[in-house]
Amino acid sequence: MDAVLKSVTRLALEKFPRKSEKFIQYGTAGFRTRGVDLPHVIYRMGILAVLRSKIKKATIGVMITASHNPEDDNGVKLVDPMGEMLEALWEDIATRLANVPDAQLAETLSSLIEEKKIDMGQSASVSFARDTRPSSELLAQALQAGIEVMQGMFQDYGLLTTPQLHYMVRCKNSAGGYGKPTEEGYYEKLTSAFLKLHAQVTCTGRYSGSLYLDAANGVGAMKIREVEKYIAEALTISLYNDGSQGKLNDRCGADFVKTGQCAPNGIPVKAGVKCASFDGDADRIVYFYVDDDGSFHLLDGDRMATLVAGFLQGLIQSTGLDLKIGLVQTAYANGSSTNYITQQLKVPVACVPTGVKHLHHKAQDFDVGVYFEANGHGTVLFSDRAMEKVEGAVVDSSLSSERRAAADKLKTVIDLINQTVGDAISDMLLVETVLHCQGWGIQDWKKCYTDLPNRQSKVTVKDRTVIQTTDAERKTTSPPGLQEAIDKLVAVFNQGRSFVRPSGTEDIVRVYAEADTQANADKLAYEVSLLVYRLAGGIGEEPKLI
Ligand code: G16
Repeated sequence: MDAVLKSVTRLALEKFPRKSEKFIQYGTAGFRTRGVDLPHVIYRMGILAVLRSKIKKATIGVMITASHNPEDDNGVKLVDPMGEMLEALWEDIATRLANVPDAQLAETLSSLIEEKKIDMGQSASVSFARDTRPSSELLAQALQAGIEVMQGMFQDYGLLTTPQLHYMVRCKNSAGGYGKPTEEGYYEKLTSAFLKLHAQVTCTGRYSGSLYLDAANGVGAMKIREVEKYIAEALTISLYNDGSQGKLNDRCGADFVKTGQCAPNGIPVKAGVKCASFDGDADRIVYFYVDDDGSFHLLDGDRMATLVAGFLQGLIQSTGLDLKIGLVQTAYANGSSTNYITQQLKVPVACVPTGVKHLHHKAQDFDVGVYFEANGHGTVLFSDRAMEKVEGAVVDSSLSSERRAAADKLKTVIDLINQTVGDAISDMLLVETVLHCQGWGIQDWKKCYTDLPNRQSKVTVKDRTVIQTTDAERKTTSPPGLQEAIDKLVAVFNQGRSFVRPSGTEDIVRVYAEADTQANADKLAYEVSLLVYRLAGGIGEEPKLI
């Protein structure tokens, strides 16, 4: 073991030295910063993934991506055995390991091995992949070096979407029970479920089997071309921002469309045409269209949550099974969506802090837990109890043929869903399936409820950690006086609501505001942004009214 740790230090000093003293934190979705500042962090995450694998006696995943961030950024996150996000306690360990000086690396690892009683004789296996950023390939080499120096086995999947990597990890650890751990296995599982459901409905309504897709110039573009090969007969995808010209996430992609509330560059805007945007690593999707008069309509994560929850609720009722469905949102959820879900659909809603890990965890409290962030990241989880009941109902001859058929349909829907994490490809196929089953055009989907006008903005401050929050990030506890000042402002606006929180993926503070009119939402967002700027140490230009 001493020899291994010596090699760890030697390689760290020679090839992956920690060049800056700047503290880096495992945030909302792992470490994220400029790609050039990451080699030592990623090398160390390779080492950590091996240790995690030894403890869990399972394959651990590592994804190199900065998802929605600009092209020069990059990041890394670890994936636990069932394809879920890394356990919170290990986020702290990852942060500690990423920040120790090179000279203390071996000593830190040695104490970790002792503290966690890690059996160094246990074999280890790590599966990793990367997105299409220019820095990703070199960072993957740093990761591989970290795994190899710890004598771990590895599989390099090359370019994958983030959710595909999560899927691979779960497949590897469930002995085939979740699917084949190959790209073909992924496409076959999702698309065969999609085609089966598609064939069950003869569409009579306004559904259109055509979609304009903005792939954010990211890895999703090349993967959607693979998906197309399987589903061309049911869904025609016109692909834009496929990476052949523009920059990743630059004035395109799900985050741009959601925050800007406008169509991305690089896609022809035609009235009434159903469009969607992926983000840079295809773990988020939002839908949109423009009207004849040119007005823009966004169908975001809240809309997908309501669409999917309503559909599943109806399907569960048709099976006659006693399964509790619940929905998980964050503070960003539009107030109208929460009202629609609780009052119309009568589905219970829970609110948790931003970050897939929080939503995923809470969704496990239900038999069928639907979770979506407004930004388009979400999926559905089915508990073991739910899976057993559905699978049992399919073959239960004492049930009516209608109930068995409904159970079979639900089972197929489960196969369509990537339960490990939000997945733009799987969510797209799910949304298309529901719209097709309902015979809905995108305009029909929009009619379910009317969003409260809202605005999101960003404020740059010297140190974003001065903002501390509570109540699922809906209130601040620091800096002093900020929450009281926000409350006073909000009280002036009809149907006003606003909150601020430090981003876990970018070096900024996020501001959210909603109110009765767009002008009021914009004004509230602006005034709250000014408060943040003044009370939380704003730097650069003062916020401006949009
Ligand atoms: C990541 C997380 C999401 C989160 C988003 C923004 O998304 O996976 O859960 O909503 O960052 O987080 P924050 O507001 O803390 O910056 P992605 O798509 O970038 O991986």
